[in-house]
Amino acid sequence: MRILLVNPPHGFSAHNPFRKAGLKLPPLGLLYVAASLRAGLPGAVVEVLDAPALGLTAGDIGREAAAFRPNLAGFTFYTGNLSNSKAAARAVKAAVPGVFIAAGGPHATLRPDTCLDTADAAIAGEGELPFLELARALQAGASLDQVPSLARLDGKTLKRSAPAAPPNLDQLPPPARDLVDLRLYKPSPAGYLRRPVTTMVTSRGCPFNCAFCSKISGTAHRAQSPAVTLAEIRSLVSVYGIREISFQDDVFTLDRARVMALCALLKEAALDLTWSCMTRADLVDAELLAAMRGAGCFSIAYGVDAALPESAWAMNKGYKPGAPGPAEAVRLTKAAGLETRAYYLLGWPGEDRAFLDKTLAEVKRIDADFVFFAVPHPFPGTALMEKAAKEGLLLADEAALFDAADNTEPLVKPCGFTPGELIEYIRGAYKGYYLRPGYLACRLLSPRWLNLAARHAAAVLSFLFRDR
Ligand code: B12
Ligand code: SF4
Repeated sequence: MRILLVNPPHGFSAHNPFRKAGLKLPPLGLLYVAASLRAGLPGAVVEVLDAPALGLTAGDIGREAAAFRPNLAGFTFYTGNLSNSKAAARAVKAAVPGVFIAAGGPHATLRPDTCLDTADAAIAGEGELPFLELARALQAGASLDQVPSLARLDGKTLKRSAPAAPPNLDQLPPPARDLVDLRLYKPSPAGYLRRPVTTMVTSRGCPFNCAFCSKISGTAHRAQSPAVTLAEIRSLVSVYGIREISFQDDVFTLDRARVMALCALLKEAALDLTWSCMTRADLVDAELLAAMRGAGCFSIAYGVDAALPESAWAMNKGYKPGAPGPAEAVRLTKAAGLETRAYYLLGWPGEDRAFLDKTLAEVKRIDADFVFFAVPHPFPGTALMEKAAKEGLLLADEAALFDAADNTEPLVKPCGFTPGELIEYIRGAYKGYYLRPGYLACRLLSPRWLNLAARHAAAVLSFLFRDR
């Protein structure tokens, strides 16, 4: 069986900070699926094409497929990238007419019905087991009825099988990183300290219910045990010479005891390793942060989203009374000797200019080392989408929503702004934050900041001052 796995080409708009920063991360989801295929289907030949990293177009992917001649091809579909994803899938089908096309990933999970004009089947949720079962059934020429998490069309009716049980992360084979060239990837400039750097995901699922969040792995949090995480890190160090890990878990510190145990193991292992992670502001404390610092952590990214309590309530952030707020979390993190990155959403329904000015004043008071601003995007299945649809705030029809390239254009009507004015406001927010004399004075004395500025001056200046 020959299986092709494709991360389709993705268009970033001019004002997407990711584009400016040249950020590219390995497609871990596809690499997990590939590893399970190789472990569970001996003899399978698996190839991965990561179009954003390799700079491939749909045409290039069709040509690669013609050479590889897959029996089965799987694609990651993101909301916002639907037509690019379908173009890539169609190119493969045109090149190899008998191939079975499966869509997976976030959009196939949330709206499988919208994938099936191009894909023969869509797989919802975590794909390791369902895709393996699909490959086995196709290889055996068996019915697909027993394949879990599958959506197909029966005439015009959507037919769905029961979802697969979520995998035990300790039992999954680690991502098949040998199928991509790890040297092609690096996080955004502020997201790493040393190279070679790569990503890991050590937990899945989140019990919170933020109103904008597009959750793929359910509400039950599951994590690798610390020993399994350490074994994967050791192998990254010995096989690829990795010196830094960027953990991509949604909420790395959700299970405090696990992180404390992992930190103890990392400290004892004394690998020459630095790392960073993402979490929520209410899930850190001084003791935990000190342990993380002692184990090589250098930076934490906080999904703050809402700087003010009114926004946190509107976005359903679910903060427990008495938990540290963003300002306290950033203060504690800096006091532990760690860098802080904070992500904010600007332009939630009802947030007018006066409210956003107040928000930005709070963002400055929180004073993270790096900030990132985004507009809220109405993903299918989210409370934001429901609210925007109900209140007539959607600025695009469904087809346009699913084809919004990188979700940086406002698609929910801003309050008192045109969409263009909101983008300009955000550009001004970056300038207002980074060009503060107090901010610059502190950072210009730091070797890390000078190094960043020197390496990325062109990208930073063009992002702050130029093109739309
Ligand atoms: C790391 C990350 C990135 C990285 C790298 C993405 C990559 N190449 O994998 C970067 C920073 C580049 C990125 C960019 C963006 N991201 Co992003 N990202 C994430 C994050 C935090 C982790 C992804 C991850 O590695 N997960 C762990 C792996 C194991 O899971 P997975 O990727 O989902 O894959 C599993 C399943 O989805 C499925 N699967 C995936 N592909 C396939 C294919 C087949 C055939 C099958 C069967 C199954 C399958 O099986 C996999 C294994 O279980 C997620 C949040 C999350 N928790 O998933 C957001 C997330 C995926 N990103 C999101 C978004 C919106 C974006 C951007 C559009 C942001 C922007 N404004 O620019 C861009 C563009 C995405 C793109 N096409 O490159 C959304 C997607 C929402 C949606 N409905 O599409 C998410 C879900 C965040 C959120 N909660 O809203 N992202
Ligand atoms: S934004 Fe983060 S904390 Fe909120 S539901 Fe999504 S993954 Fe969980």
